[in-house]
Amino acid sequence: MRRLVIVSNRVPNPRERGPTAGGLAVALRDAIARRETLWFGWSGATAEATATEPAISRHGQLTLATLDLGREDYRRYYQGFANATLWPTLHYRLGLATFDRQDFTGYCSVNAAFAVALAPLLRADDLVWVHDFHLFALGAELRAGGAKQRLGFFLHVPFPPRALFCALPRGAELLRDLAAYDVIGVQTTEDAENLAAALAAEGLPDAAARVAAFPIGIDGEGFASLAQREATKKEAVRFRESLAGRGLVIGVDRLDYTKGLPQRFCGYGQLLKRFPEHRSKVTYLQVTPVSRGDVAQYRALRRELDEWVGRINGHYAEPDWVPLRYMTRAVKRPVLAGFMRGARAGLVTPLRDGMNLVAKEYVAAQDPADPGVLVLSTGAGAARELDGAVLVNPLDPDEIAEGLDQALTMPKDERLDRWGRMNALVRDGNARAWSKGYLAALEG
Ligand code: GDG
Repeated sequence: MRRLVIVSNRVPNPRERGPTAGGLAVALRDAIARRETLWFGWSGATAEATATEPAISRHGQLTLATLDLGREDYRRYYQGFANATLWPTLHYRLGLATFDRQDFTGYCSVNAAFAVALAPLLRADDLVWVHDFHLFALGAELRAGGAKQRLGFFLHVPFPPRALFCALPRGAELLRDLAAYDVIGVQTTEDAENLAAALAAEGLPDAAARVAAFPIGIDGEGFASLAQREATKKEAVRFRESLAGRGLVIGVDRLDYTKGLPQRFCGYGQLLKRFPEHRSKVTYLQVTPVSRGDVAQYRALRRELDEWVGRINGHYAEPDWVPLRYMTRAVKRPVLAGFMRGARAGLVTPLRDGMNLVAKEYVAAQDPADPGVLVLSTGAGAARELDGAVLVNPLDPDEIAEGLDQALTMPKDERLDRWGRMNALVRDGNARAWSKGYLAALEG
């Protein structure tokens, strides 16, 4: 079996079994277990200047090769072009994107530095799988250095319509860089159509033909047994008791403006206003670990959410009922699984999302004898697959309120029917199937 080389912005620390152990590491676990793997990328640490020699550590079949980023590169490449320019643009939020030519230069030079440091580690028959929007240009840099290996790219976030993407200065350059990859993977057919059209319009029909959708999955069975086990443990029991028989609504998202949290909180407020029968009968738990806390837009969002929570709780709380419980700390994965199992409704309303794994985790966590209902945004990639969800437009708080009311009052027969369809899909389209499908395409 050929060696797999994974390249991503961050390389997970194998010793970090902490609460936020990365989604990518979980999704790739199966691929890594099956073959010799080299995982290359940023260490997560910064230094005076970007390292030229990677630090290497071996963990059985898995070798990690990491570079520290120079502080200026971190600011330009990571905080700047990747997070403040590409992230909003790819999520259809051009108005939030800033463009700074020096950030773009920093982005290109980090991609080039990655290529220079990675090239000597490559073997002739390696399969190289590059992940996400931080590394659009890496393939072209590797090719420029003479790499002949099969190079694959996978975009975890959405790809917007061509006119939107090409409004971005240097967008055309990024498209030409993408053409260096042999397989260009995205999450949904809509993303694939958008990206293929953009490449074709740039005069790159061959690259356009190499774009394909590979919807990412989770380890559904693993998550289901985790949730089942955890639901009987102390933390879950204590939590259940604290609900005093009230129905639970759960939301789990990184704190990010793509996740539609202000609209979601407003929607929950509308539920309590327009459907007063739910007052005092339902509790909404929103778990939102802070991410990118050093970016101004994220700090502003945090303040906005604090205000929403204060407004809703101030207005509707009773001495013995807090309508909205909001945490900005991460919760351990097993505990989260147990909480999800106990929730009558999973509320997943991103404005745009490549896939959204939380939607799939919520489905997998349910009790097959008495499942809850997924209320899902039409803007999530997962909505293309999970047809048993109650679909809502995430920009319309009233639609969120109506969706929640429908979920909380849904008869058991309908819940079972909707969940059964979704669960089959989550189990079959799992993380293993995703990486196997992608790697088969990459092997050609
Ligand atoms: C990107 C794309 C695409 C969240 N809070 C806690 C916690 N989480 C876990 C969730 C889930 C993961 O983080 C988040 O994954 P998502 O898919 O929902 O969203 P992004 O982080 O934006 O991921 C997305 C994904 O890549 C994969 O391709 O689906 O569209 O944006 O697993 O459970 N985990 C723990 N504690 C928390 O507090 N343990």
